[in-house]
Amino acid sequence: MNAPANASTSDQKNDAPHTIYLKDYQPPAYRIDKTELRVDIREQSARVSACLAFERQASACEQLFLHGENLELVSVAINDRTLANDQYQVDEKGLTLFNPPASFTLQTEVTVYPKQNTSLEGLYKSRSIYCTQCEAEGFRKITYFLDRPDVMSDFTTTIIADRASCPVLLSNGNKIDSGTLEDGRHFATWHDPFKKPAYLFALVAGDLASIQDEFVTQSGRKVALEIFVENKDLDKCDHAMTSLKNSMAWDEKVYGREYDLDIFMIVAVDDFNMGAMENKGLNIFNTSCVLAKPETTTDVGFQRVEGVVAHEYFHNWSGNRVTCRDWFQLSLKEGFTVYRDSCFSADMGSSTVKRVEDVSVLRAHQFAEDAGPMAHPIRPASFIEISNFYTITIYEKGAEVVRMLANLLGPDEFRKATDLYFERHDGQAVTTEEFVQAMADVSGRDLTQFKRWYDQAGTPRVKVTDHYHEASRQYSLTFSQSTPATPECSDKKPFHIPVAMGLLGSAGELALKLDGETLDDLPEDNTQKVLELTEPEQTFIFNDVPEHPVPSLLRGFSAPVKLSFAYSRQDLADLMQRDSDGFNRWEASQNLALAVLDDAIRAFRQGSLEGFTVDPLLIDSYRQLLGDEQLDQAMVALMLTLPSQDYIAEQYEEVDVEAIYSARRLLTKTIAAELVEALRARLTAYDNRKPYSAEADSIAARSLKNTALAYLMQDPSQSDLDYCLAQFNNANNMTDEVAALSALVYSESPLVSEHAEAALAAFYQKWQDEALVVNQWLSLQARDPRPNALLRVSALLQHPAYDGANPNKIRAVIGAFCMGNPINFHTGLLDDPSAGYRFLADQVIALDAKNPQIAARLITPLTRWRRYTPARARAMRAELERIKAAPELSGDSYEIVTKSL
Ligand code: B3K
Ligand code: ZN
Repeated sequence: MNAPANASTSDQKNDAPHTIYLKDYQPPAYRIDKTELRVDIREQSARVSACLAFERQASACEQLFLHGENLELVSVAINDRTLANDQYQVDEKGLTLFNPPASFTLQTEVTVYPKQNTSLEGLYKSRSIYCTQCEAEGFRKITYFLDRPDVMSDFTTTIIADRASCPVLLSNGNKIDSGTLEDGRHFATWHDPFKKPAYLFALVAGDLASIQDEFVTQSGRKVALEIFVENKDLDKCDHAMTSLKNSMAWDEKVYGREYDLDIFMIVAVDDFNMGAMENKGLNIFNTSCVLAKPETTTDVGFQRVEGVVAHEYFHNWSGNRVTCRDWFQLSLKEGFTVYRDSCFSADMGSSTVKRVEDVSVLRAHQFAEDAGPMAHPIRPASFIEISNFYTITIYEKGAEVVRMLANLLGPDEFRKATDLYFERHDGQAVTTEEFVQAMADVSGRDLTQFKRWYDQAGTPRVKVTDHYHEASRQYSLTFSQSTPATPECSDKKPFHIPVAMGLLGSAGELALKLDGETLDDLPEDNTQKVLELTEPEQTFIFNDVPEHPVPSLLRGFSAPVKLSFAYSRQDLADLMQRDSDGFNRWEASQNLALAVLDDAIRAFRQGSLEGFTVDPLLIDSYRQLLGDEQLDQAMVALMLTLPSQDYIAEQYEEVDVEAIYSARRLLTKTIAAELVEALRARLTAYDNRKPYSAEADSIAARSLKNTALAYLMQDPSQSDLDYCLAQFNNANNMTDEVAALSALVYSESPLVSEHAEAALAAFYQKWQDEALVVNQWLSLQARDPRPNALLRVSALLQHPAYDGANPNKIRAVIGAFCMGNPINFHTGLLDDPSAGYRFLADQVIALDAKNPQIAARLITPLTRWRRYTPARARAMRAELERIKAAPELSGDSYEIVTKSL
């Protein structure tokens, strides 16, 4: 129907979007005890009828505001009586009821348009499948509701659709009814016995095939498991199913958490704004996080499926059974769940490798966020658009904070504390305070200062100095901490920072005895300690230290800080070989490489890299690594990989893109040239005929072989090239195929160039019908570091494989170019240096009207303009201004742009 007679003339839409503050939180005036939905889906539109049982919880209120966006109101009634015009008002943001009774049933009918819903939030259509995405505030695009996480309701949902095009009809909970209707239509009714906030609601209707399995819980209940995909993808579901069963068993064993419904379903759709969504009993996934088979999926892809399936499953307790009171508490569920999935992945594979991977991402991206205009604490105090706060800070730094708590409490107390948290708050919507309180109650610790991690943004710097006194055999470590200002606070108070450490003597790890400790205080193996920093400056003195040791600090990356200690290069080489902490061996390799990269960056900035010599200590250390038969091959590969351009950039106040790129490139080529025989030996040692397995050992072996191959292809001999081409043509798995392809494409050797083009064409020819493989092909080209990559990127946007409405494709081309190809993004075209920035702004403006969440996310690289050399900074800033001036800019993009200008 058209706008009802009493539609408000609110001009809210033209107002600048407004800020919401945590301090303004008020409990809802009403509960909604029961929600009955009837969703009648037709090709052009869907009719949603809602029947909601309201109960007042506060004193009488004159107006009750219900969220609702992009809804066409058909009818509204209270207790079956249609409302008169003066009893309600409708505007773009929702429905206001005037003088509602204390207890009533609201009946509304609205029309929505799934096919036209390009925001991929609310009810929308992905290819032929109708699906929903409600977190955080998408339910209001389905019906009028109190769309906030502290309103928890009992949902019953009936879906009606054509049987031919939508044979499968799903929602949360258990199916309680289904049947045939006239005109080829049918219905299914689902009831979810667990009260939940609207953000966990889901429905799916479409032509889906499925694989089924079963899990028996520790108390002996049978749970049906079902993964729904398009029929063509049915052969790619096994890995997700195995991962699901492993997650269910792991959560029982490690957290004592059992699944609660009789059925757990996963549905995969192509068009999805993020990785997946934990809707109660009916997870909806991006196909990229479900589908996997060796021929089409890389090892990284397999691990991502395992990790995301686990993450969403774990939310059933950390998020669904115990949920968030408001969206400021997002890290309550996300930080905790990331911590849980990361421990799970560590247990499924190698814990050191997983730790290195997580920390690499955190330091390259979260530290950058914490140092930029969008910096926010893991519990922000305000936001404009909550979708912008699904950040690496909330997720990954949030997980680091939970990890610190887990380590401070130790495994037994942490388990008791999580048990207490789940039991105490089951069925509730709570805050991070309650989470920390459970930790404090069980351990008896005072966590007051620790809680600053929730409220203060920014990455603490920890500077460490040492002193050895030979006569007294005392060794001291002095720590000073400080945290740079961030937009929300310039005067930071000291954090509670756990520093795990050990001391290396010439013959191995030394026993640690702090001044004042007696032997009785110490455990049998006392070569590792956790020092707790709480003051701006603190000194720890160790007694009976026989020699001046090399300290191994922040083992396992025990806190998300930037720690510095003046190691000599020889110390670093030594730690690389001998540290008992695997993480710190890798860390030493990174620090040694950073030091040598810094030599090259300085040389570049002083004029030229010609004649520059790479410190032979780095080459020798790498040679040793390549010969190390004991070390996990994945660790060897990681230690042989130079720090990423982003992480190198993090080390400098002002980012010199060309210097970083050129230095890294020179080091790569030098390492390849100096270690050619040792690298070839790694290829020879690898047996290419082995059948594929996604187990950690096989992944590790492939990763080392392919790291060696990428080095060798910098300046290959004919036989290196032949090896690479043979691997490309004969690989029995996508990891090897794509590794060979990128080694060919990224090689600058004239011997390779024609093969690279041919390989790219052949790859597309072979895989053009596999969307996820095509995404790899797109992003590999978008990341091509050679000059003028933007021309290729612009051509890719016109390629038949590109789809400007599909977030995976947008990420594979625009995202990969702007975030994964810094040299080309920042240098633009040879005759037009700002072309990369302009390209991004053009894409953001075009996308903002259709999918604001994805548009706002893409802006990130421009927000960092202050870190670049003046001409670049100006050009980036100008593009932000241009985005800001775009007509009808979404609140999502508005928030990012205005905060970063
Ligand atoms: N909770 C969802 C993320 C929702 C994002 C909404 N813009 C997936 C996850 O973190 O598990
Ligand atoms: Zn999550």
